[in-house]
Amino acid sequence: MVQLADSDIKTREVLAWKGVHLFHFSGSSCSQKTRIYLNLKGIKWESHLVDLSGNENFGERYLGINPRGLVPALVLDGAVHIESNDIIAELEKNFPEPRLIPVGRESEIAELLEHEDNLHLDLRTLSFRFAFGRKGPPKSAEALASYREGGSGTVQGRADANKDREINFWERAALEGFTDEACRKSALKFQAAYNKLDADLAGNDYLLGDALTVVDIAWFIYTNRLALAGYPFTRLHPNVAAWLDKLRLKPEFSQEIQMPPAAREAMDATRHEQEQAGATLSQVTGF
Ligand SMILES: N[C@@H](CCC(=O)N[C@@H](CS)C(=O)NCC(=O)O)C(=O)O
Repeated sequence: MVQLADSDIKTREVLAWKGVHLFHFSGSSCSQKTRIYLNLKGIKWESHLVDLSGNENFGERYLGINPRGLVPALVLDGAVHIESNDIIAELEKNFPEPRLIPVGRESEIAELLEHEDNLHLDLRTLSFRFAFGRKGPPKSAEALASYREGGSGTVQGRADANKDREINFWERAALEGFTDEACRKSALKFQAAYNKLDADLAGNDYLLGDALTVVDIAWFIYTNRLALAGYPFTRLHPNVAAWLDKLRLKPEFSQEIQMPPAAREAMDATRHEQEQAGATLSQVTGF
């Protein structure tokens, strides 16, 4: 569990907040995961938007709440929790019904979610290259300088290496872009993961059997994003493709993945450009 220590938090006002507050961004995959969880639970929460596209997460105020500069962050009765999977586990303790982490399966689920979280930078690589199709450095040197300098730099009282890992990721992206080689490596990791998930779904409604769990929510978000990037689910993992379609019909899920029309148009234009250039995700990764 990543509940921040008092010394990690520089934006002190949040310590007095009561109830459930979520810092999030509409298009962020980890925020979408958390919001779907909140919807399915029927938990009432207060929304605090953090504009990732304007680098608000690298400003002093947000770094004072989450020293890692990542969304989501939860403030629950004045306690600050970070890391989406830990946020969900904390909420499950406080709002047990309906259960989305079945009793007795907590450690198995924690392990599955850790595996999912370990693929986050791979998701980002494929999203930026094939879904967002951004040209140029995704984060400016100035924004990264603010990120490097801001906040306590500690998590649970200890110097935090995650921020360095994030900064390295963005600096490398600025230098090299999201290369064919990096995309191939990331796609191979997903292919291995989805081969297993596809087998798990054979004869089952959900990833862990008959009941929907947080594991479905977590992988739904990745799968939706990768499908938008052009990952060929129907051809490679048909059970996953059918499960994705089924979950997309549920309002608790669908309302969190809606895209503003301009963003949708930009994504379609990116896909079209890549098709014309013979550089789609399938073509680059050889899938
Ligand atoms: N392991 C973290 C990952 C959080 C993360 O990487 N969030 C992304 C959005 S999905 C973010 O805040 N990115 C910062 C940015 O794009 O500037 C979690 O599960 O909460």
